[in-house]
Amino acid sequence: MKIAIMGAMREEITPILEEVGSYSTFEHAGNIFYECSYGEHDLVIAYSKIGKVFSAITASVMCERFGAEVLLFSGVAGGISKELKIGDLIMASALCQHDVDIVAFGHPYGFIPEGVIMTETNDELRALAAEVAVDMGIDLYEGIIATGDQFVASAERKAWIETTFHADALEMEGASVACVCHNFGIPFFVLRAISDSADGEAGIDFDTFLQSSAKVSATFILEMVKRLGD
Ligand code: 4EH
Repeated sequence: MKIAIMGAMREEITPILEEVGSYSTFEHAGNIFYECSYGEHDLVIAYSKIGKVFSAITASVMCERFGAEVLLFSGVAGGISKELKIGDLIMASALCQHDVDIVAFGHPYGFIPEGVIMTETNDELRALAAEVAVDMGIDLYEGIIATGDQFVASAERKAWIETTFHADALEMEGASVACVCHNFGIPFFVLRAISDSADGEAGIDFDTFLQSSAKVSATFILEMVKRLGD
């Protein structure tokens, strides 16, 4: 099976590249795509750079040019739910764009005509993740992830996103990747380990925990890959 694995920042895919060991590289559309085989699967791995636009480019190329049959996103996120502490894992049930605002035309926040507010992730991939979590003895949260082109570091913005979208975590790429995969008809999954709580301390916490949380997410994603059927 051809499996795409993406992150946004280089740090989010470094633990994955370290684990797979050897790979070839292919430069295209402003990205480096790392290709290798892993067990019985063929992997294409890349980091997109930060935000919705760059992540949409990378996901589109993985679907269209690399023929990805499934796409897994691995990375870090700001926690919204009080249950989520730094280092905890959340898989997205659905993703939305918290910065979409055409409310002036009577649309709800996050809605674009002919689109949807919430894009759901693949049921089978979520079920697989739940199994992996049980076997690894890891608490895996499931919830809504809100995406926007903002590093959220304020209690007010975080509270607004929580009440408007019932979001449990936030980041800057998941919903755009979800939109791409949904439109290409590719099953996708988004996993994030918490690096900060999107509050006044977010910048400091993020710098402190980016590497360790990225590793938590990457390790889990690779365990999923090992168990994906052909
Ligand atoms: O890819 C961006 C990174 C932050 S911006 C989104 N990622 C990390 C997830 C994330 C996040 N997103 C929004 C973790 N915490 C978040 C938060 N708000 N509080 C960045 C980081 N470092 C250098 C440059 N840009």
